[in-house]
Amino acid sequence: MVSLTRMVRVGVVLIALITGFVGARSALAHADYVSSDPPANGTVTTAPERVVIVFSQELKPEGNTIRVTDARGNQVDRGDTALDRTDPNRKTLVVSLNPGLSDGVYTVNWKNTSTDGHSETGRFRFRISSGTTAPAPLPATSGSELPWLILLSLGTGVLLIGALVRRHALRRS
Ligand SMILES: [Cu+2]
Repeated sequence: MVSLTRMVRVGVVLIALITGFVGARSALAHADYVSSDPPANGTVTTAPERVVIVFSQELKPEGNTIRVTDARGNQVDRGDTALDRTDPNRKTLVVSLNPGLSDGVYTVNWKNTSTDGHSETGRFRFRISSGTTAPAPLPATSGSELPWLILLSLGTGVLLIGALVRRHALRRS
């Protein structure tokens, strides 16, 4: 038979282990994405000159990369990822972009290294929509045309069946 004091002791040890684990986890937390310019999944109306990302922890001066690619996978950043000097907390990375990027969707892949030596990676997209680039042509058959095609083929079918039935009836009489 297990005594009550023994159960209490086991309980205390378990709680201590759990809180210790949670505490260790938060101490080992890495530098996570906090915000960016352009924002993740955001749309900008003018081509940005750079991408700026703010993280939750202080970063090392090396071991950081921001890679920006267009929809075809071509690199459009200048490969000069660095800590943003205007951030005294050293939590911000910046990379410059090729000038005059055209409208479209761009993908940002980042990798950082926080001062505790841990690296983290992430990815987000943003869209440039200035309205100066011609929009992509619409597909030949758009969704709104489909019901008409269905109605047309249905109507033709009904007329055909009607004609056949009538011919059959005429033959019988
Ligand atoms: Cu860490």
